[in-house]
Amino acid sequence: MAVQPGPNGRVKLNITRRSFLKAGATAGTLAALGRPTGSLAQKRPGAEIPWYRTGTIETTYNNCDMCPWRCGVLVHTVDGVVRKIEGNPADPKSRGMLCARGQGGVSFVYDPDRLQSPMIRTGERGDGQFREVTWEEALDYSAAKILAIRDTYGPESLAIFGHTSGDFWFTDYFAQAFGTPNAAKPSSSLCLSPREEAFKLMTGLAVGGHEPVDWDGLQCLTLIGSHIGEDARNTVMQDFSNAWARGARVVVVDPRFSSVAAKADYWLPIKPGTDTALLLAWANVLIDEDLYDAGYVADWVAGFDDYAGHVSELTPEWAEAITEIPAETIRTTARVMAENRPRSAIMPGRHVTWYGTDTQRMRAVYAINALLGAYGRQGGMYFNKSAYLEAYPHPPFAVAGSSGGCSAEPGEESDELPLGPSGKARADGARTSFLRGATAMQELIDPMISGEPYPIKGLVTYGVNLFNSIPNVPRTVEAVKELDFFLAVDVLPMEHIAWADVVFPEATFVERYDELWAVPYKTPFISMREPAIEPLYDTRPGWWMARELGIRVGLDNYFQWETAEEYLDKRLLSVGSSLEKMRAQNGVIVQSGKPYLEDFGEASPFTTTSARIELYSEDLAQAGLDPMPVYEPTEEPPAGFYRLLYGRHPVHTFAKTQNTPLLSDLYPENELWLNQRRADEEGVTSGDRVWLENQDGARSGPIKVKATQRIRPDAVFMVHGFGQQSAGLSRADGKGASDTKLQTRYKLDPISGGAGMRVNFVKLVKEV
Ligand code: MGD
Ligand code: SF4
Repeated sequence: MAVQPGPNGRVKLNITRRSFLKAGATAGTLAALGRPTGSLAQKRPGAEIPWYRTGTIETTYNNCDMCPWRCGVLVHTVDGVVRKIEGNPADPKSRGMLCARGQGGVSFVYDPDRLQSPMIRTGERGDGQFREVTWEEALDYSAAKILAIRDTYGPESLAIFGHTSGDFWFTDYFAQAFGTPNAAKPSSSLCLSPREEAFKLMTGLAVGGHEPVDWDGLQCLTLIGSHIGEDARNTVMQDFSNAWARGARVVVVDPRFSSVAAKADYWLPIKPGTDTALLLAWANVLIDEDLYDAGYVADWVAGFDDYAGHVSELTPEWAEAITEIPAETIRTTARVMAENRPRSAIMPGRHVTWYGTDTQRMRAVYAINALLGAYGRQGGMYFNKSAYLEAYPHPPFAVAGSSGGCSAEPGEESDELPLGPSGKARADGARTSFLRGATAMQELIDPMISGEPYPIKGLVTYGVNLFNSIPNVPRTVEAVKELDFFLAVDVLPMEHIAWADVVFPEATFVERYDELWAVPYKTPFISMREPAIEPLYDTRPGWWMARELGIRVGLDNYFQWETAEEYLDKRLLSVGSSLEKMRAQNGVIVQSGKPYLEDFGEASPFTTTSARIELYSEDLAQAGLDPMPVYEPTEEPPAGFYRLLYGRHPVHTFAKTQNTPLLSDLYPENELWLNQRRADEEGVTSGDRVWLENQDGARSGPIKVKATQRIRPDAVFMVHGFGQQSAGLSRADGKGASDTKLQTRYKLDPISGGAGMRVNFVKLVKEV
């Protein structure tokens, strides 16, 4: 078995540093770009001089990289030091406001634990022994390794995993030019793929990055496991607060009394894994009591009779026995939703990979929205439209894109599975068109170990926290040991860095240009990122690394541009703009959308075969799968175990921010939510520290107990992203427990390729 970066096998980084801070040299450079500047002010006698009165304030345009939501921001520097990041009022997502993590961006940039220099491994994989090298040496070395893999096994044998807002350069541009279809993002198969696949099957459309709830006129919001407030997306919190203050009804379905459940009219503490039964029973009530929007259904919905027949026996009483929600509550909440239609919707949610039956659950969600007549109606769900922006005019790519993810733009996906130049398809086992657009990252691990269906011998990770995002960490470690080459591009010495052969330290989002972001939205818009300061230490932007590596592996034709400005200006020309013009219009280009049915005239917005929302899927039937959602029971916790649930915290994103000084101060370690009665039975109280052991014997901890009435007795809950083990992370190392390390199993969704991770169980261990 592979070395596991677990409690007893902590990996350490041992890096000799010779780099130094170069922040001071930038003000002149930026002034030359003609950006807005503030003015010096006088010191008042006796007063401490605040930063904004100490020098020249310069402002640059950016989008926040502290989570994938990417609110537009203004970055203020004083004499070349970033002092404040605030919301850009012109940006449709931030609207001049930020969440706590966005405010913490400055602290992330100046985290003293950052990676500072390119490095090549000197010890064994996992030892964390490196020597610092020049960029020239790191790039030449990496290119030689990648070329050797290509020449021996073919380009498909290089896998590229990417996340965060800069991943485009590696996971999309470099991967497609190089010719590997094995490029993947955790934001697809570990997050959104069931949601997107279900919507595509039913409507032919993409949900898109921003859940298109038409908040302005919304009168009833239903949340299935979406914990707004703890999942702290800035715009959603603003929208929710406004709707709630206006008196919109709120129904929350969650095994835990979440922050948003505290604001709800109805909290349904559902038995985990049974949501599809509830959704089918809601459909039963809407149809049985004639509460659905018959006119809308007649015009826009196909397969209604099939669906009505399908749910006719699935009564609230049937669902009560499964969900543990009283039948009367199921009826009442269905009526509340219907009273407010079409200004009533279930929000699609994010991170919907739960039980491996997730595409069918999402189809059941969309069926309710269709019965409420919500799609394309004011106050219901609007239609997203992508911002128009042409691609950079590069030569044809060697392979079509397949990485998927929250930033995938509708219309860019292809129904064809991409083939590499050697004629090999993706190695994740995807063989049906249902898996289009979302390479399953976790499914690329096995080919690294077994060599089947063909060997994957090289791995590049860009902004992916390898041992804190993919379930079954021991398997990932084993796979990494089998690789011929592993290049990690990151900003911090995360656990997986100790296993890399080469490390490219990246400049953070305020130190670099990045690809333009064309956002699918009600008012589609284009957002820009430009550097506020020069890269600290010996770090470089992702675009520069991808280009330098690309040129060294013979992809010169794709990298004809010399600078990021040149690349970006070329793209902006397609919308009659430029970086300079964007700066003059507050860093954003806003376009008009087509949010409602009436914007399409006689045409249908739905791109299914029937040009309607399809409740019955012919495609699924032909593939031998259920054409309508069916409730499938999930495995029960064994005696003495609890189902492991996990979620977000308002000041943290995934496993990325736990080391950020300001954010670590606010929430330094996670807690284990445990039902009070079960805590009494276990003999533990709030504040006690316990270890957790899962059904396969994997352990993580110690973690502080939070004994509470706010969670069901059959489940425990913790915030994702803690329990990291890397000595280089001075604040995050060893804090709390890791949900990922306790997820040795996942259940694959046969339709979307998503990895359901809530199929793991833990018990408490008081002494270790
Ligand atoms: P993070 O843990 O935030 O997310 O999985 P990841 O994408 O792995 O790790 C981000 C990495 O990017 C870190 O290593 C960070 O140091 C690095 N980074 C930060 N800024 C930059 C930068 O500017 N440049 C570069 N090159 N690197 C940077 C998220 C994924 O995890 C997702 S999307 C979901 S929804 C799933 N959530 C989830 C869960 O809730 N629980 C469990 N157990 N697993 C999960 N996996 C999935
Ligand atoms: Fe940044 Fe918060 Fe917006 Fe995410 S929601 S992009 S962390 S401000």
